[in-house]
Amino acid sequence: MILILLGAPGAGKGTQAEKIKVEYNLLHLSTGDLLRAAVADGTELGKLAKDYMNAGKLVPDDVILGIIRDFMKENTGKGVLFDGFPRTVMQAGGLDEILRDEKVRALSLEVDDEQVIKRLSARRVCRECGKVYNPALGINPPKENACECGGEIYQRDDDHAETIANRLKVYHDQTEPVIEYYRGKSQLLIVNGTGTPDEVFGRIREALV
Ligand code: G5P
Ligand code: MG
Repeated sequence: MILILLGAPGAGKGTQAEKIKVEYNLLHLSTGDLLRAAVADGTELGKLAKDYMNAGKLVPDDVILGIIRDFMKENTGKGVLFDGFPRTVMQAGGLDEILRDEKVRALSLEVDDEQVIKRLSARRVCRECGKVYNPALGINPPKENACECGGEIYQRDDDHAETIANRLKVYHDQTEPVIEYYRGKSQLLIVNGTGTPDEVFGRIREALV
């Protein structure tokens, strides 16, 4: 199975991906996590992506599709959970060309903009393992401000008010049409992303039966 997690910034894609990948035995590919690692490592990809990410803009489609093509070549035949990809109709069409007969489902986590802003302004993330925290909302309050892996907990560079607003605009303009793309192919599942992460995961399991 190829499962695509769609949803606004802060909809809970990363949080749910951690649960889904275990339950459904899928490889998890978050293009955002991969790009952040490239920025931290100072690779050519990271140097290219950094300014787009910090401005809340999308990294160019051809760069992203190159990453996906390589990943699928290395993992032919395996079940994959995409988190944060595809983000444009062009990327969705590119993925269809890369895939063969795999069963594809796209699951859209629906959360309104007000909730997104509340979640993202208070989100904290482990610099080492990427684990997501939100002590202000009572989610995974970390012990002594360090991750359980020992990594430093920090605020993402794009989780500041102005960049959050840009990311939301980009989502509405460029990524929402992807929802319609999958609706048109009868591959779309819609899930209410509000409540607690466990409540949302319960809805995802029901949607995936
Ligand atoms: P990313 O990294 O893909 P976004 O903006 O799509 O970034 P983000 O911010 O990672 O998505 P998320 O994964 O949907 O959000 O949400 P999350 O981290 O799990 O949860 C957000 C907060 O809400 C956390 O504090 C969490 O604790 C809380 N929370 C989660 N679930 C719940 C819940 O059920 N209830 C409650 N109450 N709280 C909850 O992309 C970053 C950048 O990389 C580039 C772009 O520049 C992008 O801006 N990029 C791409 N560019 C082009 N194409 C692509 N495919 C790209 N992918 C990445
Ligand atoms: Mg994420």
